[in-house]
Amino acid sequence: MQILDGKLLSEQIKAELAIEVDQLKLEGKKVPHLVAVLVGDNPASEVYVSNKIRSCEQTGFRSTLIRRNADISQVALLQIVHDLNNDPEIDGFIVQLPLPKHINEEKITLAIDPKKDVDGFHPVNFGRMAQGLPAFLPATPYGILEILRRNNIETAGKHCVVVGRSNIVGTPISILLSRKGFDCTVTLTHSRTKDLAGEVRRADIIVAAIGIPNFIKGDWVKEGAVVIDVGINRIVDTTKKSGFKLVGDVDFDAVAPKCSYITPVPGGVGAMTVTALLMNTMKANQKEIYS
Ligand code: BQF
Repeated sequence: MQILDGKLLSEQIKAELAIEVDQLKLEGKKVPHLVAVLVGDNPASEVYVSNKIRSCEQTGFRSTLIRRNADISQVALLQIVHDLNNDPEIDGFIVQLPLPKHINEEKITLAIDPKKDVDGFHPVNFGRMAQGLPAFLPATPYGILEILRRNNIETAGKHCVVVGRSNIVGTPISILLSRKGFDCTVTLTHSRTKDLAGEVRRADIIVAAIGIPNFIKGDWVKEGAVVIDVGINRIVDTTKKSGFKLVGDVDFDAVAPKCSYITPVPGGVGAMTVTALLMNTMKANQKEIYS
């Protein structure tokens, strides 16, 4: 069994991005500029946004954090999005999810200019992705594809079972892995799937993105399978000073001995999610997706 070290791969890719940034500076060009909008004080969102800002600093990207209280109105947030869309100094921006309940996330996402949508959540980017056109890919699926590609993991003709059908992970990774170049045969499973364990047992590649701690059991995994664990679940751990630890959607201790490759939590897909956001921001700066 080999651990797919998402943190190490992230550091490698960030080093490559830093070289590109240095080159842009030498040419007197603008460095990539990412803006993050953070509404409210969700503790997990705080961590995620600070990870993104810190990664920008590591790579020489410019970054700006716009913080607003949880009671900001939807109109005011839409105005911020509008201003970011029209600011030529900004290559890309994200509005950190989840948003407070009185704000319609779909409406905010629709207001983002697809050219600056480095999270790849706008339906225009989703539709382009699904049609195989140049698009900003959602960061988690993009990170997973890079993990597979950069570790030379064969995907063509493999049976991939995706567990979870969210708009930002399960659904897009199913589409992407079935596309030309990856050429998987994909089964998309979810909470209403009959005999989920039976489906997962047939998988050469498992993508677990259901959001339930330790959901995928040892006896669900075929010998030699590749296991990609997308889960970032906080569970109580009184031995930690934070009071919690992170666990994935995969029962790591039971599954790891059976598989050929596995991503750890933490330090697996999550780290690559942040780096994929930076890769998208570089593409926005380079006008690679939308000329
Ligand atoms: C790690 C996210 C659910 C909902 C909204 C590194 C991150 C997480 C874990 C991170 C995530 C998850 C992010 C690790 C960003 C990934 O070492 O395991 C980095 O910062 N993520 C997000 O912005 O929004 C989310 C998960």
